[in-house]
Amino acid sequence: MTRTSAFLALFFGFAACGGGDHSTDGSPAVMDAGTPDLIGAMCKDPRADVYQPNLMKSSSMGLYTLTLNASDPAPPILGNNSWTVTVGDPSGTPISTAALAVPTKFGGHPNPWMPDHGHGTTLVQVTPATGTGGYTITPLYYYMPGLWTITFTLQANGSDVVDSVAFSFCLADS
Ligand SMILES: [Cu+2]
Repeated sequence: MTRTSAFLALFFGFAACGGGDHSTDGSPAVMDAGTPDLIGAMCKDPRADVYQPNLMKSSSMGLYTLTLNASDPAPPILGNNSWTVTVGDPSGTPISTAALAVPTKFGGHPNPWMPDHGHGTTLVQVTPATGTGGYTITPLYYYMPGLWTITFTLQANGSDVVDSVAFSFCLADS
């Protein structure tokens, strides 16, 4: 992590996470987030997905699947991540007939976000990638330890129906 991003992490942490017992898992861990020994440190949380390559989840209405083909680094780390994902039909066959997005708000809260802390992170960019239904998600900036959830929306061309699928990962501070 660069000095600038560490500062930004601190800023966001203080700005968004004031109060409660939050300070116990806040800025000190963020300062260490870029050290190599933290790569892949995950915490156990029953709400979290367990990272593995080509992790496929069904959308909430069952209209689609979304496969997290890979996170770089893998598993996701504190700091900047890049994901490749593929949109599929309910059986997992890649399709190009539905648009993928990461809305800046979902369910009345920022997206991505930390449900236990009530704040989001910086904007996520979604870029079409090579291959049917493929997208690149970057940067995905997880700046503090804890449970992070990112919700993707899926919408067929010309349809008003918005389906969604979320991936949650719990990032440890050591
Ligand atoms: Cu937080």
